[in-house]
Amino acid sequence: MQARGYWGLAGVVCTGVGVAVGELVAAVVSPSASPVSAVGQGVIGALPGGMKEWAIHLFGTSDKTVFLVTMVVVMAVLAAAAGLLEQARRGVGLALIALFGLAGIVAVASRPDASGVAFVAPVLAGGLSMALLAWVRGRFLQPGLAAELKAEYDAGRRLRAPSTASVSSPAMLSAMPPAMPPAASAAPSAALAARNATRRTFLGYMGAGAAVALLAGGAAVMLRRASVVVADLRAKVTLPRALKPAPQVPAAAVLDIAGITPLVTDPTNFYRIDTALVVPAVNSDTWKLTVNGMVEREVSLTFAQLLAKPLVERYVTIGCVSNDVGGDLVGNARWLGWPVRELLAEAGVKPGADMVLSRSTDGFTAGTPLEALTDGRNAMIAVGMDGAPLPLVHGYPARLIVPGLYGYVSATKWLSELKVTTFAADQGYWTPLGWSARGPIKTASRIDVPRSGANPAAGRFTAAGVAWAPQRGIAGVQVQLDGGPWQSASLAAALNKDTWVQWQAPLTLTPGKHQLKVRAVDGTGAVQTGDVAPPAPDGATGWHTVEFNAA
Ligand SMILES: Nc1nc2c(c(=O)[nH]1)N[C@H]1C(S)=C(S)[C@@H](COP(=O)(O)O)O[C@H]1N2
Ligand SMILES: [Mo]
Repeated sequence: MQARGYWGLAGVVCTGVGVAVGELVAAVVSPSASPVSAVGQGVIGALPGGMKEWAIHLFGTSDKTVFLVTMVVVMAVLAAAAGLLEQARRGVGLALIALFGLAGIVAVASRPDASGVAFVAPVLAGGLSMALLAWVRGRFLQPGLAAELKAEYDAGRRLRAPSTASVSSPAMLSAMPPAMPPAASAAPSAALAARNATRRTFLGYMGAGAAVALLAGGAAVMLRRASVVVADLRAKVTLPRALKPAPQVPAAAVLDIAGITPLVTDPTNFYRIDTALVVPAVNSDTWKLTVNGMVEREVSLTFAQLLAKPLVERYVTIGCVSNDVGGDLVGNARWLGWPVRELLAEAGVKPGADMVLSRSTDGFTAGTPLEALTDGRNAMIAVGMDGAPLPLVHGYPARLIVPGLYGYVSATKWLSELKVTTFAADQGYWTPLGWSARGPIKTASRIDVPRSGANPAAGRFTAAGVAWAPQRGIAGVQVQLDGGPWQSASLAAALNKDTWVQWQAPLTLTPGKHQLKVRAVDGTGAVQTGDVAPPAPDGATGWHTVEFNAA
């Protein structure tokens, strides 16, 4: 093997590790997109129509596999080329890898389902490949050293016998016969022994790198396969109609103001909070929900049985306890599900219980007051979000939705078990970590328009935003400009008392700096507190304030 082969191998292994780790990260953070398949999709998209059909026809039903295998081969060739270019001129191979990293970034960013974190995988893939190749180059592959060793190799071959054409590896030269003239052999054989040691170390690293690449790549494929299977099952689900469908959104509930939070959150923009490193891929064909603990009889339910129940549908705004004042860890959706109280009634709750510990397939738990699940508020085992089965990241196939409670004590996704118990005996996941055992959502309001730092035109201006106090409802919203009197905003119609409400307030702005504050009044008449509190242990408080400069 000549020195060139080492450079090519280094290119393939370093890039292989980078790409495989990138794929693994992609499989974890954004299950719908991988850099390799995004680039592949881009290439297919760019093929002229005739060629696309020709390829699909040729490959038949295995077209995707054939295409991916082709891509891997092309990538390996390009990676070897990157190694060789790096040998020819320092930095050129790295630049080639950077270029492909960039292609990966463009490809994932231009996918319709691109998530904000999708670019992490191609950045990591490119960056890691480059760093590894640069490191291997510095440690093993200085072009000067290779030339030097090659000269020694040639010298050794001359010293031996012109006829030994079978000498094919430098390693063999260290086993030169002792009959060599000592002066001629001592120096080269020491150097050659050192080189052989270096070569062994190099090949050891390359072997380890190849193993890492195979493991990471294999794990990525398995994770993707699991979530593809589940996504397929999800796509085949036909949700039944609710016995009590949510009423149509009245026009009066929606304000037509640029920049205001949409009344119903698009599921793809819905905030996501969970402890799951890998989005659980829960197979709805084998999923079941078990009710146990302080019950007369244990009950378990399959997904098909759940869909056959009389379902209810309701708009509910859910929020995270970690949301800062003015933050966006809150969203509003139309949830379809079966009231939890009906399932609990089937199981028969024993006296003395005051909490239900819900558990996710991934081990997360939430402790919800029994009362919140059994009173009239329509706490539900949700299977649908805005007319479709739950997205995988929002808990497919089923999750809890409890109006009025922060997610960490109620909204268990990938739900698998309901244990009827007591607050004295059990704790949800976040409680021992310093968060309150009970988490009712606090009254909150937010200014969407203007944003902090905006430069609206002086004169007439309409400020706008949303306010929420699930279970209590919003009775009013007030704004205060530059420390002046509080003035009432006008409210759009409310969907129900569990959802946020849009508000608007007409202002007259003089040129210059301004400060605007907002506060809500809930359905009980209580004014949102201005006391500033951080999210821990039971939710942030304070009035959202924006500063801006009218021009
Ligand atoms: N399985 C599981 N469910 C969970 C969580 C979690 O970490 N794991 N987090 C909860 C928290 S803290 C919140 S705020 C909501 C967020 O729901 P979403 O991601 O659908 O918006 O999910 C809740 N359900
Ligand atoms: Mo949360």
